[in-house]
Amino acid sequence: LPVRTVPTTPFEGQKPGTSGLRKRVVVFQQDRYTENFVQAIFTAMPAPGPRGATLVVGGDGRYFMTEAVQKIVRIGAANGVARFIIGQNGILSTPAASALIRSRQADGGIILTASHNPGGPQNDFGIKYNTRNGGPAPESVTDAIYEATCTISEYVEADLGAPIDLATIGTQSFDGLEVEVVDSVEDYVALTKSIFDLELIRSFCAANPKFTMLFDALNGVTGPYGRRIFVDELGFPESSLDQCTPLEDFGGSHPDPNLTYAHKLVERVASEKVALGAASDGDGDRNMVLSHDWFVTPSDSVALIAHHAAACIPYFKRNGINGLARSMPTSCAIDRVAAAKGLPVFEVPTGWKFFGNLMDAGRLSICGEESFGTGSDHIREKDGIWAVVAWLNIIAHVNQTTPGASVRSIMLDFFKAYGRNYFTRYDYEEVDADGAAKMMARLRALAAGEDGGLVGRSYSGYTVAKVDDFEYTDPVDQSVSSKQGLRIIFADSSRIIFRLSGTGSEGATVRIYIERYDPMQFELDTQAALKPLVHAALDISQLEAYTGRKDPTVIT
Ligand code: VG1
Ligand code: CO
Repeated sequence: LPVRTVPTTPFEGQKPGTSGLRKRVVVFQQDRYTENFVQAIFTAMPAPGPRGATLVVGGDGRYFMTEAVQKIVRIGAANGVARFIIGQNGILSTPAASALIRSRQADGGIILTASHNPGGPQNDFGIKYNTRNGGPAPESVTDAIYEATCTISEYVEADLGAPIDLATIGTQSFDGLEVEVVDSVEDYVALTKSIFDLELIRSFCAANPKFTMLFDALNGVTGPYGRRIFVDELGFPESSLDQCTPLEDFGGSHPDPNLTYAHKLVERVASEKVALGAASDGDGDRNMVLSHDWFVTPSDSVALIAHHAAACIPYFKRNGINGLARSMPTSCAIDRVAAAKGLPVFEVPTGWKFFGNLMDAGRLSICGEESFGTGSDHIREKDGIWAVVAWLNIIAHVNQTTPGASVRSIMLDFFKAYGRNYFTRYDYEEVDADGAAKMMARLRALAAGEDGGLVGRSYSGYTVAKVDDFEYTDPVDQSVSSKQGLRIIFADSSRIIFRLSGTGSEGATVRIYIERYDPMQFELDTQAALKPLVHAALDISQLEAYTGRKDPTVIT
């Protein structure tokens, strides 16, 4: 293939965050901006590099995605990539891409998404590189990509004559390059069938026609996956699906499954008395689970799944459970499950990439994040639909011995066994980056003991026992990630955590995570249960003085 070398100069700020590079679409549309970053991925690709490599490419269907796919194929081909495996029309959910990298033993993949960030010409786009285990590239690789973006002086591009046909399933061959367009959902559905007891779910639903379900894809990528699994495989009616056609601007809304942005689902679940409501985010790796009479906090969801998995989910019956894990700000509910079951539990920094090493080493089976991320070692990304099917599997199983068991009763039984970790997160989106940085710097100084420090002081009746800036040493490769969030741990095990988001595209987002354990009371209103600690958090951080914000943008 004829190759063209294009001189270029670096763009500032092409540093991958918690999950890839995310910027406004207009930023990616600048001349050479996307090309530079894509070339940097190939330049930094771990040994043996792109020559002869097989790569999976796909994304969540957002605006600018197909243009980016065409650029990746041209630049990849010029860098020596031998085969691209691409989802039809460029569509692959993040978990489906991870599954495909693994099942096809590809050398990695490039996923085009800004996840739950809004899409469309005025909003966000993103590019993420995953390695051959199917998981997000570790920091060593993302650092190398960033390094390459800072020194880039040219990129190379192959001339394929015309754009790749992304619509037709099959293989297109060029001189030295094959491009295979695959069905976006087929492999993923096969994987789902191999993990769960779909027969049990089907017979439970047939015997309990009042058990209704509503799945809202928020106009993101999971629509076609949801239809195939919930309707075609499990037999739910078409009316169990809402907003299940992927739109390039997600219908103008925020494809983020939480009580604020998935309000349509929340309202419908309440008014139609739905037994299991669920939503997923733009790229399909997040999930929210609720019923008309209960909202399942993500930290509780992963703990609940971990508690029941070995008894009823075939994948875990076969493989056992090697260990559990959560991201640092996620509530400690799963730690209680681990303790009761004699399993190891790991606490890692925010972002799914930290779970991969543990899974590859056979030490971790089920894990989650408070940010509506739940998953297991069946792939190396969090998996929204997986979590919803896990809940269906568990509900069907529990009903065998406890007819009538619901989302609510199953959660209350869990709390009776373990107590409840009340949890909330306050987000202050797009605040002034400077103010946010100063606030964090002051908290770090306090944590280091300046101004008398915080240990021993009391706030709203809670006494500070320990303060640190979370640092993680990967138990597998010993790599160290520091400054991962300010932790204030109180004498009664309550926690307040402060960190800045690594996925925003504008300004800074402050996140405050608040948690308190209660062994006795399980049905308090979460905000009421945590109010004194929220006060303490605002008091300690002086958030309003530093950011000018009185109220959070989103509470989850
Ligand atoms: C957020 C969440 C984090 C999650 C990440 C990617 O990161 O807090 O838990 O892994 O998004 O999720 P941050 O740095 O903004 O807090 V997704 O669905 O955007 O890939
Ligand atoms: Co996502």
